[in-house]
Amino acid sequence: MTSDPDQRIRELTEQLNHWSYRYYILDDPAVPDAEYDRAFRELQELEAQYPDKARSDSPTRRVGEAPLTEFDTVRHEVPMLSLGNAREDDEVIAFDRRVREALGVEKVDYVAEPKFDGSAVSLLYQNGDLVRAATRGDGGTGEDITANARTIRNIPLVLNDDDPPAVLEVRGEVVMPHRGFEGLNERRRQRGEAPFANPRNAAAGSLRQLDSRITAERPLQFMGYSLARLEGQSWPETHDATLDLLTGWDFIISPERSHCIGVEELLAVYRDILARRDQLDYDIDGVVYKVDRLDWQRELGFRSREPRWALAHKFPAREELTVLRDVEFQVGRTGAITPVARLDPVDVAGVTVSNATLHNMDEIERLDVRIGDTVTLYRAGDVIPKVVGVVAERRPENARRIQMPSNCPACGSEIYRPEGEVIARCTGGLVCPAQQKEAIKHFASRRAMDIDGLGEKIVDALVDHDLVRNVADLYHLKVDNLVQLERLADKSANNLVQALEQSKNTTLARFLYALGIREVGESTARALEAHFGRLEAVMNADEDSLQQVPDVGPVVAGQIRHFFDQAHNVEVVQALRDAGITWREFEPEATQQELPLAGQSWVLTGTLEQLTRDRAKQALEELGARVTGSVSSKTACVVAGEAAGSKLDKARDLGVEVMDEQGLLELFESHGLKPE
Ligand code: D41
Repeated sequence: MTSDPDQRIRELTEQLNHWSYRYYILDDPAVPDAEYDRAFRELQELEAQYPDKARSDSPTRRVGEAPLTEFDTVRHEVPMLSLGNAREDDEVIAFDRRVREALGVEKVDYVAEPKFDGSAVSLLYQNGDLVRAATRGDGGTGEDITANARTIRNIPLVLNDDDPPAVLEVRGEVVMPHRGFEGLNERRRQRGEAPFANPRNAAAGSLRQLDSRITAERPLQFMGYSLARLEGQSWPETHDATLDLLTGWDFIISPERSHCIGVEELLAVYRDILARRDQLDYDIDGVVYKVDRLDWQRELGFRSREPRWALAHKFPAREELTVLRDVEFQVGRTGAITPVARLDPVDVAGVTVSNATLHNMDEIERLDVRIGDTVTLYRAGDVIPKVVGVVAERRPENARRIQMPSNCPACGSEIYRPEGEVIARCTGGLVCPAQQKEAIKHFASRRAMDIDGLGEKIVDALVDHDLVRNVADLYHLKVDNLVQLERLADKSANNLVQALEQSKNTTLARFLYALGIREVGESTARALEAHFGRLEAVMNADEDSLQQVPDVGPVVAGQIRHFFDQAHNVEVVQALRDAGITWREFEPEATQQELPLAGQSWVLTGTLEQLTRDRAKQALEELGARVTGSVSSKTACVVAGEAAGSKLDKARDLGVEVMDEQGLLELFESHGLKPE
């Protein structure tokens, strides 16, 4: 390391850009995210101290800038043409015939590449520096989105070239890969924001943000596909060579491109890519065929803004219209109630769809969808199809509004949706057949009742053979019942019965945790134990008295109250006590010793290397922290392991403290904890 800021800035910029290249271009991360973040912060601080030393390819320039009031317009020096398109093989054969006749040749070499379904963008580099990015617009003029393009991690800010061309203009498509798209929509739904209907809209919408800091948070990628201008060095001779040239400058181009001789090979590539379409992580809406030789491209020229040397062969659409006939509500393994649309069957890109998710009631209200409506369906890859829109003009007079049932369709327990939460859940956790396996597994788990030998497979077998319906039934199992299960030998059956017997001696906190009440984790269970001392006191407490417990707010209190309001649940609790489950009861202590992290909410994200997430969580809870799954402005600290993702981003956005694994270990050590 050096103390010369200029040199250190250069080192850090190069190091970070290399790591970023490994991550975004090679898809082969070189260091844990926390390491990247440390270097990034150091660079940020140095640049703040010495602004004139900041480099033009600094990764700090990718986080976005202050918002614009509007976009400037940009004239495309070389117009951005459109593509002629075809749906049928015949049209492709006719295209090839026209090309051959115009050129007077027998066979033509083509390049076939996927047609990305995103938003077309043109990037201008001068002497190797990215100086401008523009949308396609009408092909003649577009909008200046330079600030936004800079935030897209795989767009080179500076070309990887010691002797870069004086002018380079690269064109391509900005796309949002499926995984990022699903994650973005999930976050938007959780925040009560409207999700994007499809990745294309999400990419286009993200690119047209006046505030590039928003674009910076969107998982966008640029896929290069053509060269519009090149000055200061000679042009390649073919499209294939053009793509290689782009790769050399670190642009990402499609890995799916192929060189084809003659039209038969084009059609074979089309069929191959179509067959693999659902496995790709990004949406493609067809295959583009291009004459490979650039001199032949020039000779063929274009007609009404469409090149005669290229053709888009379209795939079946991913969006189709159909009619919503009914909505059913399903209960998931954890009690979440999901509205499922029953539809008139319709073929969406090769798959017949008759069910789709409507996600939750918020989504239904936002779409204002009613039974009888004509709706737009979107089906991507292997993801469950979704209803993404309604054709208002086609609403029949007898269209019916959709209502959330008040009781669980599987067990009849009350459905509860805490205020401000998106997801409604069944409150019959202990009795609901949809949740029984999960409930039993949780009940038996090590930190709950700790029933040794009652693993996932045995739980599945017990439920499938109807030996156990709820957790109280466990305590009536006999060795005779157990040996009937294929998997279980005499000895294991004996051991399990013994483990069940042993588990009866427990603590109130473990018992409360084992019941699987929503929002009641181990630390809340311990707090309830300390506060109330006796089970009956917890069961009878109203929401106000529950909120007297440290860390129990209205949401947790509501969940506890709703749980014990279900007669079914109370019956199971009674049956458990009748089966002989006991613990030491005590009168609650008036004062509790303050733990160092009492009242704090912590979040673990990414992969930890030296301890399991469970151990880290347990140790944090021992220090009094509550460990939760989502980051908010109230979060005290986010522990970011390797490959931490959106939670880390969010923590940064909210200015929440971030700690790496080492920091966490040091914290534990300073409090005399040594989790393995
Ligand atoms: O992937 C695409 N969406 C794509 C679009 C592609 N692979 N190649 C393209 N090639 C062209 C020409 C032949 C005109 C250079 C295109 C487009 N154009 C295009 N994108 C939007 C309008 C036209």
